[in-house]
Amino acid sequence: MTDMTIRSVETRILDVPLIRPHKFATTTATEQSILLVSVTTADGVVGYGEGVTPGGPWWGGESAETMQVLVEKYLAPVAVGRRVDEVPAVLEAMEGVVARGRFAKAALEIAMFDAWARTLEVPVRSLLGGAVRDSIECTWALGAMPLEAMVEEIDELLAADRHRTFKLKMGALEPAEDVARISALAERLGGRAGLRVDINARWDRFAANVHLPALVASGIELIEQPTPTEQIEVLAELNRTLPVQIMADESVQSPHDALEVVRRDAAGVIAVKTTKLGGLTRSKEVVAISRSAGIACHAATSLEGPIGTMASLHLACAEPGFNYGSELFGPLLLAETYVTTPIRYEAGRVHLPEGPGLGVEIDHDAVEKFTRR
Ligand code: MUC
Ligand code: MG
Repeated sequence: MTDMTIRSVETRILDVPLIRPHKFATTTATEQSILLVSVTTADGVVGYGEGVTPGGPWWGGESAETMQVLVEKYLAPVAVGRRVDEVPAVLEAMEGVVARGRFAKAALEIAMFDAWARTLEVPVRSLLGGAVRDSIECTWALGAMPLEAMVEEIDELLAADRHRTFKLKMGALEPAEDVARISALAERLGGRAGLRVDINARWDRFAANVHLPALVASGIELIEQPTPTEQIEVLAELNRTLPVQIMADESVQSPHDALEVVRRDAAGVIAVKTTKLGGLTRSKEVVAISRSAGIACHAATSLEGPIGTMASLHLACAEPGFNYGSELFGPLLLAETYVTTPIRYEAGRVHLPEGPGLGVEIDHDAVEKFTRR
């Protein structure tokens, strides 16, 4: 008989350099800080999860440092002694001791899934219902960069056929200047690539109504979270009036948020991030709600490393509701890795790995090298 009881939970912060600075609306990341969480069972099986936010606490209030405190001091004590296959019970227990803190909860929940799947010697997707696809379209994101740098990077990636669609980060400049930058890019590319933008909730309703029509006219196919997180009615107004897909990201951080988007018809697509939603279980609930309302799901990222990205990929390949592709490119933004398993990005898609659990194996020397002291 296997003993799946959680014996210990350990954490360490990894600081991993990026291949180039990634400029968001309010901050620029040159490295990604990742809380690596490991769960060890009584049988000695180890599962891993990552606690990751895109470039620090600006996005959702959590950071690698806050997650470490939440996991070590509050979440691990309610998980130790339970079994790794008791996911709903541990989620309930975690909700009892920490409100929100979803990025931190995701790291621990995913480590449980990895350990559970490894104990059974199956891939994580089998625990999520099994694969409905073995790869998914994968967009690449460009930080808020100047025009020429964007053209150069996109041309290179198109030539290599690594990505066919691109997400452009906005919100770092004044809206008119930002729209001019993106429109000029769209013109230079002349339809050679699909273009999407992410404004990260930086524009108010007035700016959105004034400036989004020009962005739409330039040929942008999807606009992600232009307006503030809580203002669902503004998102709904834009969704009704603009002839383009509106994607809700910051506005959906729980299944209940997804229900609100459905009730108010506030988006055509929901960005499903296993991080901001608190793990695989809650993400599945969001997909179920979206799917039942005819809203598409996009497998989105918080710039996870190889472990977090694989967790999202297993889910994206196990849920038919992910019908608006993915942006699961996180490992490609890291200058170095800390797993020994290659991840296959090819012909605009990212492919499911083979192997048990999340399908990636830890490189212990690299983990040591990136560990914050
Ligand atoms: C976000 O808001 O979507 C995902 C890709 C990227 O460049 O930023 C993240 C966060
Ligand atoms: Mg976003």
